[in-house]
Amino acid sequence: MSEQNTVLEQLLAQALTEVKTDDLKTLNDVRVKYLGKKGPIQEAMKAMKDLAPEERKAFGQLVNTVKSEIAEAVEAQTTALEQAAIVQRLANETIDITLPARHLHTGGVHPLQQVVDDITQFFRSMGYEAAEGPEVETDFYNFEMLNLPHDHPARDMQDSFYVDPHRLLRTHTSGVQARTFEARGEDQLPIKVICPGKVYRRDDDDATHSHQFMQIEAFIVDENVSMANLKGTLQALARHLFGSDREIRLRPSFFPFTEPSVEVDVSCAKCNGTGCNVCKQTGWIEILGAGLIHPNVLTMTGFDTEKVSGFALGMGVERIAMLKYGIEDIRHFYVNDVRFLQQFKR
Ligand code: 2U9
Repeated sequence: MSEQNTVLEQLLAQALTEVKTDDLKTLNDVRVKYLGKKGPIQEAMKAMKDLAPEERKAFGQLVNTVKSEIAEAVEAQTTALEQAAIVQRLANETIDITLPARHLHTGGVHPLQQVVDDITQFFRSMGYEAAEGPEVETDFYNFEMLNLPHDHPARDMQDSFYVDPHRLLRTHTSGVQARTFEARGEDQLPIKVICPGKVYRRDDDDATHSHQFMQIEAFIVDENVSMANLKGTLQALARHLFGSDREIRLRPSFFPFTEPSVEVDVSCAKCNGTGCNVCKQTGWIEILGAGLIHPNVLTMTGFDTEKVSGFALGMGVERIAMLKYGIEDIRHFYVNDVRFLQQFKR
């Protein structure tokens, strides 16, 4: 009996020495070696049945003590090694919080869209709603409804990208207005709508012309709409876009869909009207066209010209943006050069 005790005590001493490894895998091998199913502790437990009953109890207690001491030592060493590994990792993985943050590249709104948004916001504040329509438009809505019949000479200036004999890429956004007119009636006055969008024309492509550009048109139909209302709106728009001390000047013009028609100039913001290179020494810069809606257009879209009248205006967004920001070549808007676009990031 005491011989068996000595063996167990030596076993414990040996196990406690082997446990003092600094390698987790070796430690696991030690655990299996002493505490595993085929290990000496299990063997000792099996041998207990051969002992005399009076010896069995004391021996059993000793086996359990040895077993739990080895298990505790393995456990303590495992924890110590895992802790040490964490401490080591933390020491190796120090983060330099003084490094500058990584720069995030974000996009911006295109300058043309910024001008569209700005003008849309201006008209919304005056009670207008924005409408959109198809870029492939019928000959009927693009021309006929706007007082431009088949043989009208003004078609030559715009006639361009036909998809088939009756459909073309719209040459202005006016078709959207014609559709809106038709959809509403005199019982829904006033009708106040703006139409921003892309348009297409047969044109040169150079520093100031493009076969595709953006337009914003605005119109109102109501009782007693006059040139005075148009002029007030134009002045507010010019001042919103180019500064609160700008003046406007109206010159007689011709558009098939308006009568009378005017071209609208704004006093030059650079020289305040005294003459400079921007305004070609005239003091004035043309910004848009406008007029009272032609009675033929109102009649064709179902309104009684004895009861209602309206005004309309149209502008090229590129032209407004070029004047606002001093951009000299329209092609800058289309080539996506980030050096150009980044200047407009807000
Ligand atoms: C309807 C009735 C009338 C829209 C108008 C203009 C004058 C005009 C040009 C400015 C530069 C087009 O982009 S541009 O080339 N537009 O001068 N546009 S009045 O008149 C309308 C529109 C729709 C039903």
